[in-house]
Amino acid sequence: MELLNKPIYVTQPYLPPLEEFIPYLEKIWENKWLTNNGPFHQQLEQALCDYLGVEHLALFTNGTIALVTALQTLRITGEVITSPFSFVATAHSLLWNGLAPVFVDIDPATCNLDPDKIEQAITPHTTAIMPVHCYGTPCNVERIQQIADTYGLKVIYDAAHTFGVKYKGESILKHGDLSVLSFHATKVYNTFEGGAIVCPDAKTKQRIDYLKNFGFADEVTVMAPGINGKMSEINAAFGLLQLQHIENVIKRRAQIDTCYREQLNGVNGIKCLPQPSELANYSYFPVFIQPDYPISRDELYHKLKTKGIYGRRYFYPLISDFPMYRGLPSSARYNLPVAADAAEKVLCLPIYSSLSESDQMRIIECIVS
Ligand code: T4K
Repeated sequence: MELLNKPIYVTQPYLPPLEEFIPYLEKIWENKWLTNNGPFHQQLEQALCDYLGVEHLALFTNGTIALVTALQTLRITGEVITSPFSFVATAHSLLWNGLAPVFVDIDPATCNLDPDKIEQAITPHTTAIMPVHCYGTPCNVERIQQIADTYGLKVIYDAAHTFGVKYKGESILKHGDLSVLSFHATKVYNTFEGGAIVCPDAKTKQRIDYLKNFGFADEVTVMAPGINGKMSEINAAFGLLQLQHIENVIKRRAQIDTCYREQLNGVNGIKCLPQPSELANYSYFPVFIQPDYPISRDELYHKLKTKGIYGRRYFYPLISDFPMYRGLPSSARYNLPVAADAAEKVLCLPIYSSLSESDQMRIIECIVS
C-alpha cells in the first residue's frame, strides 16, 4: 500500500522506465568498454550538440570538475568576478584553481550578476567573469560581453541550471568563451552525476579533452596537470535514454510553473520571478517571501516541512557568507545588499515532472492558508 502523504522534495529526478535502460546495459556488458571516451560517451556528445544546438561539447563526471577544468582551459589567473547567489561549487571552482573570487551584487529582477556593478569590481588582476544563469534565467549576456571585451576579460558561464534554454532563438550556451552544464540527479536533465563544457571550436575541445584525462595527448605525452573528469559509459548511456524523454519532462515542468503562477498570483507577500519569455526549462520555482506575508520565510519553510513538503532555500546562505569566503573584501554586506535580501527571502518550491496535481495543490494550500 502506498503511504499517504509521502514526502515531497524540492525536486525528484526523472527516471525512464527501467526496462528501457536494460538494452544499454547489455551493450556495455557486451562491449566491455566502461569509460574513457567509449561509444556511448561519443554518441552522447554528438546527441547533446544536436539537441542543444551547439558546436562542441565535452562530457564530464560532474559540473564542479567541469567548472574547475573550464578555468584551466583558458589559463585564468588572479581575480574572477562572480555571483554570491549561487551553489557553493561556483566559487569553490575558483579556490581549487588558486583564484580569488570577487563577488558582485545581483539584479533583483533575475537574481543574476548586475552588469551595472561589474565594472567597479575590475582591478588590474581581474582576468575573467564567471556569471551564473541562476534558475535557468539568462544573464544579460550582451552587456557582460561588452564589459569583457572592453577590459580584455574571459567569460565562463556557470550554466548548471540552463539545460536547453534558448535566448533570442539560439542556445544560451553559445555565449561567453565557455559554458558549463551540470547533469546532477537534481537537474532537469540528469545522468545521475555528470556535466559538460560547451566550447566554440575543435581546438579548445581538444584541450578540454586532454585536461579531463590527466592531460594525456597520447600514450606517452602529458600536456598539462589534468584531472580525471571523464564520464563513464553507464552515465553516458543513461544520458542518451534521458534525451528521448526530455521534451515531455520540460513540458510537465512548464505546466507546474504555470499552475504556481496562477494560484499564487495576488497572494499577499509572495513574489515570483517574471515568467520567462523564451524557451525556458523551468528548473526551479523560487518565491520571495515579503514582509506583508503573515509569517517569515523560515516559518513558512518549517510549516511546509511539518507537512512533508521539503522546499529549499536556494541560495541561502550566500556563498560569500561561508567561512572560506567571508573574509574577502567583496563579501562585505554593504557590497551585496540585493543578494543578501534575496537569500533572506527565497524559497524554492517543489517542481519536477512526476509532481502530481494533487501534491502541487497541497503545497499551494499550505502557502495560501
Ligand atoms: N553550479 C551551480 C549553479 C549549481 O547549482 C551546481 C549544482 C553546480 C555548479 C555543481 O554541479 P554538480 O557538480 O553538482 O554537477 C543539489 C545538487 O547536489 C547540486 O548538483 C545542485 N547544484 C544544487 C543546487 O542542489 P543539495 O545539497 O541541495 O542536494 P540534495 O542532495 O539535498 O538534494 C535535494 C533534493 O533532491 C533532496 O531533498 C531530494 C531530492 N533528491 C536528491 C538526490 C541527490 C532525489 O530525489 N534524488 C536524488 O538522487 O545540492
